[in-house]
Amino acid sequence: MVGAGFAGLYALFRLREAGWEVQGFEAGGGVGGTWYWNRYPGARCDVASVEYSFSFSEELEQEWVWTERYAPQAEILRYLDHVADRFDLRPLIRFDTRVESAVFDAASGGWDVRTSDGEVTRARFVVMATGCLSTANLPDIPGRDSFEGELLHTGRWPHDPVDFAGRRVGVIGTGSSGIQAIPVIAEEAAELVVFQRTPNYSVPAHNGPLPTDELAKVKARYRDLREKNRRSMVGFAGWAPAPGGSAVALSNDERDEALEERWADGGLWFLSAFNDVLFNEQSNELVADFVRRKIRAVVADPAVADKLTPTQVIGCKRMCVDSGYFETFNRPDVRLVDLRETPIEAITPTGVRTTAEDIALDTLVFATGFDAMTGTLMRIDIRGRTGISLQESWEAGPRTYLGLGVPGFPNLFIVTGPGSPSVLTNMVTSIEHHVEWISDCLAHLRSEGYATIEAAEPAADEWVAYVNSVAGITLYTTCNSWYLGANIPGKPRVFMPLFGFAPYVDTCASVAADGYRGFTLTEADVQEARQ
Ligand code: NA7
Repeated sequence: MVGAGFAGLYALFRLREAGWEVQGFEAGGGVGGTWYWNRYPGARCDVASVEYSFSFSEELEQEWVWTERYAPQAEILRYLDHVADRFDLRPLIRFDTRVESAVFDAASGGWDVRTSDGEVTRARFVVMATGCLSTANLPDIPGRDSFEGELLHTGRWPHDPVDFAGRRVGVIGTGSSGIQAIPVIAEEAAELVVFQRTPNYSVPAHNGPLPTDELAKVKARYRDLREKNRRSMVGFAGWAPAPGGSAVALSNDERDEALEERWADGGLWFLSAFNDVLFNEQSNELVADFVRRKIRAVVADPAVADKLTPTQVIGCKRMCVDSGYFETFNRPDVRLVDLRETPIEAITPTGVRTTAEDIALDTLVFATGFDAMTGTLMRIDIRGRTGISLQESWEAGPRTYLGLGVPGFPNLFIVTGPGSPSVLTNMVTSIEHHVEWISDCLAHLRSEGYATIEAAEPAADEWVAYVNSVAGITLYTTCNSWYLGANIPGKPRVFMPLFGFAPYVDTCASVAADGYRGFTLTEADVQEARQ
């Protein structure tokens, strides 16, 4: 088990319950994954806390008390620490231990997993629970390493508190991390300069304390909520009212009224006000225009408002959820630098040089995102049945079957891998589904006497084509997003997640019911005969 975030912890729990001997490896010094690393001010989950949580244990569900509608990073980390202790998972994990390579030995049908502590562990199966947003993207801007102030990345935030008081702070990047961090840093810093390359759409979170009676109501009907989430397209908002029809079908007033209602509720499901926002350009534009008007209504200086107003399709890049982001630009001590007008030329020892000026800074925060979905997997030297590496195999883009298996790499499973719905869903719903599917699959192999399972080439080819064809009917491919790998220079431009959770769950179930259709299963005695 590689990784000890939500996915690794549940995989350890589930597979140990199923009687397997399990060993976890975790590069960090504790559990938590995303929530271990992303400790930046304002870090918070954009999915409601009652839904962004495990469903596998009713006791856990009932005993844990979420205190906010959207849980802050520290609370989610406390939750995962609690899970690790409650289910006694810590002894199964080697912390501060990075997996450097995993090499399949065709003769024995197992993996040799080499770790940063110099050990090699033999495993029959390897589960990559390495997360979708776990390799920070620190752009190679000229002079970056010459900066003499404090240089930070939101995805690798220090454990000790960072003091912004009296400091001149720069933030590069206005995705979800930047949009969450900027209002909080602005409160503390002497001056804040925001370097924006692409403005983003953001909807207010309207976060606040979670009233105990509201939490009690959820707890009383948790099974129903979880089941609805599993039957939804995104793995959350199972109790939310169904989306309206087409945005185009309504009059301007009717449409605005519907959007105002969603805006007042806040959060990601704003985008599902209508059922065609991600499919129909005209609908999308109408919804985007509503958000643009909101930005202009909040930001006092019309020139700044213009710079903050996005033009791309709404939802194409992951929509953000904020607490006072646009309001922050009304502060006299916050400045926006539009990098489309004045790009960064270099980072200097004392700050940032754009084509227009030198800006002096004490602290520079990179909120520049991640080498998403494949970055972590590709940095481990994973070698499959024929000795081919994952890097070679995925040179033109990731190739998986169901996002779970990779042709050429037997007995290797990925949790929320490219080709699965993953980042387009509530990650915890996806993770639980994958782990349970993998656990059932291993039980099948054991009971039927199979030694190996491997995704077949044609099944993976068909799957990749399917993921692409689904993306093709959405508007997701119309902008440069990390879903497409477009944020990393040289990364193949392939839409990596699959849109649509419920149909995916059905497909995975039917693949299993069909004796793992599309996978090649090898019997134990065939393996033994080869030795
Ligand atoms: P994102 O969403 O990838 O955002 C990164 C931001 O950094 C985005 O505004 C980028 O602009 C900007 N960026 C990246 N590289 C540069 C360079 N070289 N110069 C200037 N600006 C740059 O990452 P987040 O961490 O905010 O969020 C990741 C996910 O976490 C999020 O989608 C949620 O799912 C949770 P760009 O848009 O590329 O022009």
